[in-house]
Amino acid sequence: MKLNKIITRGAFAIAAASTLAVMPVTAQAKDWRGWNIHVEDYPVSHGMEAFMEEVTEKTGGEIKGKVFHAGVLGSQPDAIEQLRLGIMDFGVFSLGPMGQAVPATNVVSLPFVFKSVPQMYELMDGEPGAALGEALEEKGIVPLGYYDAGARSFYNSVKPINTPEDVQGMKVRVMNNDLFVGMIESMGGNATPMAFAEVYQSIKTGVVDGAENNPPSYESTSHFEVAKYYSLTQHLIIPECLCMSKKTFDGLTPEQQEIVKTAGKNSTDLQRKLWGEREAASMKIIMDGGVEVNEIADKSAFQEAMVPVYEKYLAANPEMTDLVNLFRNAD
Ligand code: BDP
Repeated sequence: MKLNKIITRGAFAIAAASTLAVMPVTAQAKDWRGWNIHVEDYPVSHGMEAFMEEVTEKTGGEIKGKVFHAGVLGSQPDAIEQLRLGIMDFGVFSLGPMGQAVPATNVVSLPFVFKSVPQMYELMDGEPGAALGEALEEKGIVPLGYYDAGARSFYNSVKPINTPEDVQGMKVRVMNNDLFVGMIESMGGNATPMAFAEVYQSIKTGVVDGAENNPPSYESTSHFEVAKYYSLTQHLIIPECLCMSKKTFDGLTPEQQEIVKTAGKNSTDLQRKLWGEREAASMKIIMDGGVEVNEIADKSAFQEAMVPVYEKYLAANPEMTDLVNLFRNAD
């Protein structure tokens, strides 16, 4: 893929050079590649398409691009590395797996760090989010907006989860981040980090008992067909970032950068609106599909079970204490 890109860029450079004599420099079309893990009909996917369309339209076609859906350009951790290197131009990434590349973003992967989704919006759009933005930029990633990914809850093929003890001995798939391994282990479960694309088959064949995700992902992947118990622990509210490669961004004119930032903001507004609608639609599909959904009115036992996750994280990353407190102690 890397080689391909170099070859494509090389060919483009030759073609562009031959037209330079007759065209002004700004008229060279740029061709972006956008990474997306989700299927085409998904709020993230619609947000990304709207972003690309607006950028193309407002730059008068100077910047074109294509969004590659359904993870066809590779796994999330690989795509994050490619973004940093400028091989990938933009994408929407969960700050969960982002934590391995940009450790500061791990703050939002701490269980129950946000009190609600509206609070997440407020913090991510404000000063705490800006602090994470700086950390991302230092690693070659420019955030343009934070998309909604709701709250993640456990699902499995064995039984409803009502207390942390119910997770004991359960094999649970987690996203690629040590924090999530610790989260499952703190409840006595066995965590298996695994790529998103492998989860359906792994539940079906019993490699794992279950996983955890928000309703739209649980539904759009058909995981609900093989894991019939959905327990609304809502233990993680992890924002997703519409992010650009800093290499690509720095190569733009100031006018183009403004266009990109505005399109990023507009697509974020759109995605957040679509998210609410999809969440409701997904819950209906899940219920109609015969899933046993159980609410957990009092989540304090789960919150207490997560204390060792915080302790371990802060012991290993004492410099993160202020940032964690900024999020955790917000109203
Ligand atoms: C989804 C996120 C996606 C993750 C996936 C997962 O949108 O970025 O890759 O969960 O669990 O909710 O891997």
